[in-house]
Parts: sequence; structure tokens; C-alpha cells
Amino acid sequence: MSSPRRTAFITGITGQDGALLAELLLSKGYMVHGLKRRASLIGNTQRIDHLYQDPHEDHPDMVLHYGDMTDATNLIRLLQQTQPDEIYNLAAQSHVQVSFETPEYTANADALGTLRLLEAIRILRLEEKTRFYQASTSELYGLVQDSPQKEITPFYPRSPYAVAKLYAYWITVNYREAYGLFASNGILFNHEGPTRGETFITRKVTRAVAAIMAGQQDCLYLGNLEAKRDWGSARDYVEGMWRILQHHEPDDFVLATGKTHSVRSFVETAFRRVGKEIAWEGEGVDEVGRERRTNQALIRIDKRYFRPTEVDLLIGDASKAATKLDWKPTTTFDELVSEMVEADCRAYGITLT
Ligand code: NDP
Ligand code: GDR
Repeated sequence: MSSPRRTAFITGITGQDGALLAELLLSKGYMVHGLKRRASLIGNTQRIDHLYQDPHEDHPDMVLHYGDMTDATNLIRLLQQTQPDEIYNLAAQSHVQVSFETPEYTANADALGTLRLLEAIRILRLEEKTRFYQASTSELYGLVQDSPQKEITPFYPRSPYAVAKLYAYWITVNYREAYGLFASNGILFNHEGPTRGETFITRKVTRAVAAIMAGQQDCLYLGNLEAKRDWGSARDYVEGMWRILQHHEPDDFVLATGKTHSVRSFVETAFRRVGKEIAWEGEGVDEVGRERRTNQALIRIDKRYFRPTEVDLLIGDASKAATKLDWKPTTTFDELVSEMVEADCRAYGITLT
């Protein structure tokens, strides 16, 4: 006898991870419900358009619902309608720098939004049926004292985003302990790919590489080059999210590669992929770009991209996930950078050899 089809509810389905997770769950035979925000243009579903099914078809595998993490009544109604076996809470104002500009909204969506979903599970008496995944983050570690960081490393958040995510982390733990919910945190280190949001550093750089190669951009403005991140591939990490909810008990897991690289090194690796050298403004090569050679790309530093408080070093230890979930990252740093550069170049009609 085949087991009944499982139903997942994904908040943040239009984001990088939500789209990749939807693809993964559909490939596993899930019925997928996704929360999408109303936008004035229809463009916010770009990452999932290839998965879209006409709702007029009989039994579509994926259905999108309008909603917002700041609207509790909407979330309760949608969970009542969809009765999910698994909820993946990926929706968030996820940009660290933007959170300094919109701290209250970030707290509302990222912290209270998580509480609203957990309360909806209780109100609807779904505690026995529904498993809950919370998209926690390596930003919780912030001002790092110990490294590599693992599940027992103390937190010290350094941005309104990270503080909001700290609340979401602990409210998830609290509802697990207080009400017996199957509620788990994935503490994920930075993960990227060709569909990464364009204003995060990796994609900003790989898009600029392509635009400079195509002769459509002259130079690239960046902030702090010395920050170090543990960058993995988003494809590997959504597989880890799913494994976290299939585990026999709810728990919290770090997902990371265990390797760290500076922003400067990411930039150098990306430009090296297309055979370009870098002229770092202010570092001797050419103060104003005048003496730049034709195969050099100019990088300028712009103070506006520096954060009031920075996270200097992140490097994760995912050995718990390796042991208990048999999860391991499969993509190296160089492979990730190449994949992103190649995809952005293709979008400009440039095929790299
Ligand atoms: P994205 O920024 O790409 O996607 C965020 C998603 O949340 C989008 O679908 C966005 O909708 C949605 N969203 C934002 N605000 C609201 C709201 N008020 N109501 C409903 N939906 C909302 O993020 P990622 O895919 O990169 O990350 C997914 C989650 O994982 C986030 O919670 C992030 O904080 C967390 N995380 C990410 C890491 C990473 O390296 N990528 C690492 C660790 C944690 P819209 O498309 O309409 O903007
Ligand atoms: P992060 O990602 O803050 O780690 O959060 P981001 O790519 O924005 O920054 C990484 C590092 O690069 C430095 N930096 C710049 N960053 C941006 N965005 N733009 C620049 O021009 C620039 N120049 C230098 C930053 O200062 C920082 O040190 C991401 C998000 O996905 C979060 O949602 C997630 O929780 C964490 O990763 C893990």
C-alpha cells in the first residue's frame, strides 16, 4: 500500500531557498502550498514560474496563496485550509543591511511572523500532525568568540535582522519544549547560487563580472572586503532542510561547509574565472582608474555598504548534521563561484570555456 501524499506549506516560496525547496518537494511527490505576497508587478514569482500550474487544472501539485507574515488571520486561515504535514518557514526580510533601515518591520516579519505561525498550529490543534522548520541563521553567532561555530556555540547577534532571528530561534525551541511541537531550527550558514538575490554580495559580484565582460558596466562598488563567510550551495542546503524535518525527533542543526573565505577572495575568484585581473582603487594600481589595463576590472570602495556593526568571521561545524542526518555539502567554493559567474554571463549572451 502506498503512503498518503504529504502536504507542505512553504512561506518565502518566491525567494531563493523557497523556490529550490518547492522544486525538491515536488520531485518527492509532495503537494506544495506556497505563501506569496501581493506585488504591484507580477515579477516576484520569477523563480517559481517554471513550477507554476494552472489552478484550473484538476489536482495541481503546487498552489500559491496570497498572504503575509505580518497577518495572523491570513496565516491561520491558510493553515486551516491546507492542513500541512510540514511547514517550512523561510519568509523573512532577509537582508542584514536593510534591517538597519527597517528594524521594526524586520522584527515584525522575522520574529513575530514566526510566533504567528507557531500559534496558528496551536489554535488549529495541528500539534500532532504538523512538523515545523524554522530558517535560522549563522548571523545568530555574530560577534564570534568560538570557531568553528556549532549548535552549542553561544549567540551574539549584530544586526536588527539577527536579533529578530534570535527571537524566532528561541520561540521555536520554546514551543517544542512547552507544547511538544515537532519544531526544529536549521542554523544555516550563507548559501548561494545563480538565483541568489541580486543585492547579496555573491550575486552582486557575479552579475557585475558578467556586465563588465559585456561592456555594460565600468566598475564595481563594494563595502567591507575583509569579512569572512562560510559559503555553500543553496541546492545542498534545501536538501538539509528536508532531512531536518524527516529526522525521528525535533532538534536544531547547523548546516555549513566548514570552510571560510573573505569577500575579497570571492571577488578575486569570480574575476579570475573570466580571466580578468582586478585594480583595487586606493591600493596602488591606479588611484582613479586612469592607468587601468584593458583586462583589469576596477573595484571601488563605497562607505555606504559598510554596516554599523559587522560580523567578521563565520565558519560552521556541521558534524551533527553529518552524523544524525547523513547530510554533507557537495559543492566546493570554486565550483559555486564558477556556477554563478557562468550563469550570469550566459544571461548576457557570453559563453565561457
Ligand atoms: P530571500 O530574501 O531570497 O527570500 C525571502 C522570501 O521571504 C521571499 O519569498 C519574500 O517574498 C518572502 N517575504 C519577505 N517578507 C515577507 C512577508 N512579510 N510576508 C511573506 N513573505 C515575505 O531569502 P533566502 O531564500 O535566501 O532565505 C530564506 C530564509 O532563510 C530567510 O528566512 C533567510 O533569513 C534565511 N537564511 C538564509 C540564508 C542564506 O544564506 N540564503 C542563510 C541562513 C538563513 P518576496 O519575493 O515577495 O520578497
Ligand atoms: P550576509 O550576506 O550579511 O552574510 O547575510 P551579504 O551577502 O549581504 O554580505 C556578506 C558580507 O559581504 C560584505 N559586503 C557586502 N555585502 C553586500 N550585500 N553588498 C556589498 O556591496 C558588500 N560589500 C561587502 C558584508 O558587509 C558582509 O560582511 C546573508 C543573508 O542571506 C542572511 O539572510 C543570512 O541569514 C546570512 O547570509 C547567513
